[in-house]
Amino acid sequence: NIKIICADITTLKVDAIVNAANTTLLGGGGVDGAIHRAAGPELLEECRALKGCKTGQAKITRGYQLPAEYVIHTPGPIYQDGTHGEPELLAHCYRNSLILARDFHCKTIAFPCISAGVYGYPMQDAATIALSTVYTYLADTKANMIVYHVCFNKETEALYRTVLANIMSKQSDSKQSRKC
Ligand code: AR6
Repeated sequence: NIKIICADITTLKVDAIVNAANTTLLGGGGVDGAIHRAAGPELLEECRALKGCKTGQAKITRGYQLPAEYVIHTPGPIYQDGTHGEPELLAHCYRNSLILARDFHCKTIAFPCISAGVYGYPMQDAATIALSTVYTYLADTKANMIVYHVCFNKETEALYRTVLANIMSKQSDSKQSRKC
């Protein structure tokens, strides 16, 4: 139920898209700017009423003019050197977004690569956290949800595919050794 695609997340007709927001929830550049532009001014109005969001937490709004029904806003960590709780906070972004999506009965959800743009998270590390957190959540909860990882270019897409293949092969190795 994990799909890796190369697309502009604002064009996807899914139940929820995730916004790599900042803690004010009042918009910005990158994917955040693109989502606000495509959704229209009502999104900012609803975001204003939310009074911000802590790093690693998630809040939901409607999608307005977007094809997606909902937007889940989650501020990722600003990358310093990886020893300031960034991996845990980034994993929380994915997990809390999935929990919120489940609470709103979403069956399809699309993530950008949170923190890997303006916030400077190294792409390979960000992709590993993204994919392993989603993989573990789906396996543990047996959630009936399709999760799209939306890459903005072909290089990122290729990297995501390699990382996912590594995660899957580690899983099957550990299943094999449990059998032995
Ligand atoms: N569709 C899919 N992915 C996209 C799109 C798009 N339309 N546009 C950019 N990306 P970033 P961050 C990719 O910088 O690092 C904002 O100002 C992009 O190539 O959007 O979490 C907020 O307000 C990159 O791989 O988010 C915050 O202040 C990924 O999305 C800050 O930036 C995330 O890049 C958040 O920074």
